[in-house]
Amino acid sequence: MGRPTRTLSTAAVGCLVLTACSGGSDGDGPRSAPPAAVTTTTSTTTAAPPDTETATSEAPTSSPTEAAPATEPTLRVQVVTDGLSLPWDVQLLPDGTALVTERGGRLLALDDALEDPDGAEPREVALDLPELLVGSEAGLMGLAVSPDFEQDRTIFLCHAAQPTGERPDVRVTRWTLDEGVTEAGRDGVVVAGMPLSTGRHAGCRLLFTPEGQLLVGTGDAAEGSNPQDLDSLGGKVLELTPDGSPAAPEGHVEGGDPRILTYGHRNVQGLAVQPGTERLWSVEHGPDVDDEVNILEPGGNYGWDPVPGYDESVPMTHLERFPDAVEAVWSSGAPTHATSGATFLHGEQWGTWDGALAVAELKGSGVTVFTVEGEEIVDAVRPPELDGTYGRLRSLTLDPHGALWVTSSNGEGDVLLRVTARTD
Ligand SMILES: [Ca+2]
Repeated sequence: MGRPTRTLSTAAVGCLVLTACSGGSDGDGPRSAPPAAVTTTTSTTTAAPPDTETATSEAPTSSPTEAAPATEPTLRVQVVTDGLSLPWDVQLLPDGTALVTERGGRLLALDDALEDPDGAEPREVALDLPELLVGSEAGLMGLAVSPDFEQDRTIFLCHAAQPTGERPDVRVTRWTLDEGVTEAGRDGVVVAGMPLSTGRHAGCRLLFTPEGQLLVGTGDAAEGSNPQDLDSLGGKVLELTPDGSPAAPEGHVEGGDPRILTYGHRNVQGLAVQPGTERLWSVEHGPDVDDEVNILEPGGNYGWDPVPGYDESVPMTHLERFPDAVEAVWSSGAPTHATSGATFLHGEQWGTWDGALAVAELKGSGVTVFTVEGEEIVDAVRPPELDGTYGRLRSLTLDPHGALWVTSSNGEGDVLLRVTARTD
């Protein structure tokens, strides 16, 4: 398969909305400029200004009684809260509480956010994590809720750590929430030893598969040998049981750590399961060129090998060096957008975007919605409601009602957004 989506207009249009299109950084550091005002978009969606109105009356999962041609949705963006600092991940508990991690180390809860987002106020959940290490892109990052949360009240956090007497690393730890979600009790380490250097390229995205396995998207720690080193957990997607054992005890990569699902990645920031399938999609940052959207094939090499040293001029998928490397489903070309969190949109309220892959962008300060047919991306649009409006965007999570939750990543005054869609 070639890379037909390289020609998608989004790759070119993306630059129009960037303030930092040219060169160099991953866009994951401090914001260097405010987001640009946007007047150009590929989307034909009717732009609606952001609002803070109550938006609980939608019935997004209702079924129409007669089939009508799907149309692009109109989005309604609700600022649930605007007092956050570098929120990283957002997930919903079964009782409708929203949990948010901040990179600086706070775990926040917003009670009843699912049903009453307008009234939701963040409050801090006590988290005894003295070994947390915060710096550069690292800190408290990915968050996952146990599929059995109603029984085990367990959550998983990915964070950088400086344990006493040990090397700093990135690790996933397991916690038990009390009944009132006021305190998280330490319940062990799921996986430790993911490499950490300066804090650059620290990962770290968590996702449970429908089969109940925990995926961990890791970064290469900006150390060139990690992605192809099958004993290193850096530049990988790991597949674990909830207790940290290899999900496939025999492993997926011959001679490698059995926890490795895929390797040859640079900094996996997005993981998503395609609805109705078992396909796992990942999103990662490129260097000066080629952010990538990939489909994960167990044992696959995704072709990043920036050696000697940390040579970022090599291709994101180095087919000369690795002819069998798995090619990206989509790559940005130049410039990069600093693609981050991703989720599939699901539900009839999303119209033509039902089943599309939504990808947040840090440097791009927006969201790209990729229309997916099977294993191919056939179209891409940038919803104007989210384009440059809230600065850098980090994470996307779809809630049980089909609303999209979004975190920004600007440093202060960061927002948690709830985005609903309608086609009427
Ligand atoms: Ca690649």
